Formats: sequence, structure tokens, C-alpha cells
Amino acid sequence: MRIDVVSIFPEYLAPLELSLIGKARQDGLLDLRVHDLREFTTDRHRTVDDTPYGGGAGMVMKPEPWAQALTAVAAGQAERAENAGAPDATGAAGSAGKPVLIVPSPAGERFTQATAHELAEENQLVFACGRYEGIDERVLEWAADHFTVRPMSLGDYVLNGGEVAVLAMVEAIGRLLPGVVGNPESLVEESHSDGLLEYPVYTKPSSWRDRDVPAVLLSGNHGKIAQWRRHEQYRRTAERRPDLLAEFDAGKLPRADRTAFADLGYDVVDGLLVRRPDA
Ligand code: 6GU
Repeated sequence: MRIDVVSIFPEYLAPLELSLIGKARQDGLLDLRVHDLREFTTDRHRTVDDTPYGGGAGMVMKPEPWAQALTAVAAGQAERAENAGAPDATGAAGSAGKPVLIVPSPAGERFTQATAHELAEENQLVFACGRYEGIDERVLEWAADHFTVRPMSLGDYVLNGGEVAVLAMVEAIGRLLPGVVGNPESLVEESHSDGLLEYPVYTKPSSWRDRDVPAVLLSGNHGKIAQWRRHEQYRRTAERRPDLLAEFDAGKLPRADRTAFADLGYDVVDGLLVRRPDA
């Protein structure tokens, strides 16, 4: 997969050289390039922002530097000296056609694990990191001729710019690429892979500061362990993220699982979980 990130703070993306994502880049699984937006300005002061039409606080990012930068990365013409040794993208299996332009913004569509899986199938992703009050809206309209444009938000809070959000999204997407996570099994049983939160985990010693590991995990009974873990997922999700249960497909649950949900105050109605009014 090829990923281009455009930012006025390219140093902000330095952590993408570390750990799993850094290794994936070294191994040639991920061709990730970071570009400085100011390289695409033409004035002496390398200006990227200006005051908003209509008035108001803050500054807005000017359209022309963005058009120059995005045109260059779409055509693969924005290679820079510090990236020159980077390996080529190899055999990305994604959909043919336009690259996807992801614009991090608290006004975007919500980025979820499902989005990460979707984007992991693409050949090229471009991230446009806005700062200040955002990018002139006409850039996003113009870009639709060259990209599939997707404004994306991590959640309902405000960051100062898109860079930290890009670190999160690139990690979420990158770890789904074939070969990036050593044991692909670890991608199966984790939070959000099945619409639920993950079960709690324990390691040695079995007794620590007067707290014992749940006995079932030491029983060697794999059926019982799987059921306990599933029920812990239900309990945890009901307590911390009841909003996720409204989406959960409960149509084919075995009786023991329905009983577990009943104990948590949820009935199965037409295949969906419904909170009992008295619960
Ligand atoms: Cl993706 N970007 C910015 N700037 N702020 C955010 C966000 C993204 N997600 C939540 N807040």
C-alpha cells in the first residue's frame, strides 16, 4: 500500500518510523511518504493560511498550496530527498481507480474498525492534515475529480490539527495489511472485531496481591473458557458501551448467551438486543 501524508508539521509524523508500522515500511509492505505543504507554496514567506471570508476567529488554509500538493502526490511526483530510499509499494490488493483522500476533521464521518478494514483494501491513501480552522472548502470539491474524498473524525472532541489523527488512522489501517502483524490470529479476538469490547486478560502469577485469576481460566476446559470470555465481552460492553449493543446481531445466540444478556437487563427482540424498561 502507498500512503502520502501532507502536513505543515512533517516532524509530527516521525513516530510512524517506529514499532510495527516502521517495520512494515522497512519490509516494503507499506510505502509511506510525508510531504511538507510549504514546499508547494510560491511566495517568499511560504504562506499557507489567510483570514476567513465572512469574518470570525482564526485562519483558513489557502487553496492553491493544497491543489499543488495533492496534484503532485496523486501523480506520484512529490518524492522528496529524505524519502528517496523508501521501498516501493508491493502488490496492494485494493480497488482500482482513484486514490482515497482522507481529510481528518472533527466534522468528518466517524472512523471505525470497519473503516480501517475498508481502507486497508485500497492501493493509495492520501491524508491532508488541516490546521487552524480548516482547509478552504473548494479544495475538497476540486479534489473529487482526482480522489474519493472522505472527511473522517476519530470521535467527538477537537484536536489542533489532523496530524495526531493520522497517526491513529495509519496505525489502525497499517496493522491490517498482510504481513504487518506477525500472528494474524491476534487480529481476530480483539475489541470491535465482532462489534463487542474484548474480554479481560490475565497472566502469571495466578494469585497476585490477594487477587486470583478467575478459576475457569485455569480449568483447561476450552468450551467453558470460550463461553466465559464471550459473557465477559457482553458484560463489559453493556457496562461501558451500551450503544454498541443496539447494533449487535443477537438473532443466532445460543440459550446460555440469551440468559447472560437477560441477567444484564437485555432481551432479544426480532434478533436485536433491547434494554428491559425495569432493568
Ligand atoms: Cl480526525 N481531526 C481533528 N483535527 N480533530 C479531531 C479529529 C480529527 N477527530 C476528532 N477530533
